[in-house]
Amino acid sequence: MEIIDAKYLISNANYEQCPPADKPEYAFIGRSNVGKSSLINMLCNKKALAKTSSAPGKTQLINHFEVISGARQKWYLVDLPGYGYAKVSQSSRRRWEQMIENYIRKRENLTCLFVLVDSRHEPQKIDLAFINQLGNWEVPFAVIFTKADKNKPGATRRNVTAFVNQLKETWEEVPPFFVTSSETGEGRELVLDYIDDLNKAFINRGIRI
Ligand SMILES: Nc1nc2c(ncn2[C@@H]2O[C@H](COP(=O)(O)OP(=O)(O)OP(=O)(O)O)[C@@H](O)[C@H]2O)c(=O)[nH]1
Ligand SMILES: [Mg+2]
Repeated sequence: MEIIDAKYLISNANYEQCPPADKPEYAFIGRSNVGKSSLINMLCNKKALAKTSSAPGKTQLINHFEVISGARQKWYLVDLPGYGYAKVSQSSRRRWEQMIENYIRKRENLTCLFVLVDSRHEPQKIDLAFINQLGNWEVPFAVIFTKADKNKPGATRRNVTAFVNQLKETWEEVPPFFVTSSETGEGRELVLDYIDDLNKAFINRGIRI
């Protein structure tokens, strides 16, 4: 899928203030610093579209971007604040949980939630718990392993396999997953093609698939 343009629209703390739910929407979530904002920039081929930082906790709100791809198809990308940042107070954590739970459960055009997992680590409880929660909420999702450029190929394979094996313990079917690097562009075409397929299904069916 060819990206023609991508632009920042708006940031909100409340899903009800988000742009009209009339286009397919893809949101990115995962641990703080896992590479959500960088991945959005890599997919759109625009370096400074979403704000990135080497310090965790950069993204604080629900950030909407509008993307135009081939044949003038419009859709949304959403950059979300991360979880698991140790230096966050209990009250900010509650606020985050409320904001995120409302957004991902109530946003009716949310077509796929991409859960980002750092490919450098062995399976982490916090990621597995978050994904298992999505099952209870019946939210469609896929897993994206990030920062593959930082690994030797064997390490990526080992960590991805271990994570998928953990998922098999709770999920009958393994969810779709992708290995990416925002540095090298690895995985870009596969993720964009996946979005393209979901965009087509969204148009055919009208609303969430
Ligand atoms: N080498 C490498 N570095 C990456 C990659 N993706 C992100 N980074 C770096 O990791 C750091 C965090 O990236 P962000 O994209 O800001 O992460 P985030 O998940 O949006 O973080 P928060 O908004 O704080 O939750 C930055 O220093 C990025 O340059 C990648 O694929 N490869
Ligand atoms: Mg971010």
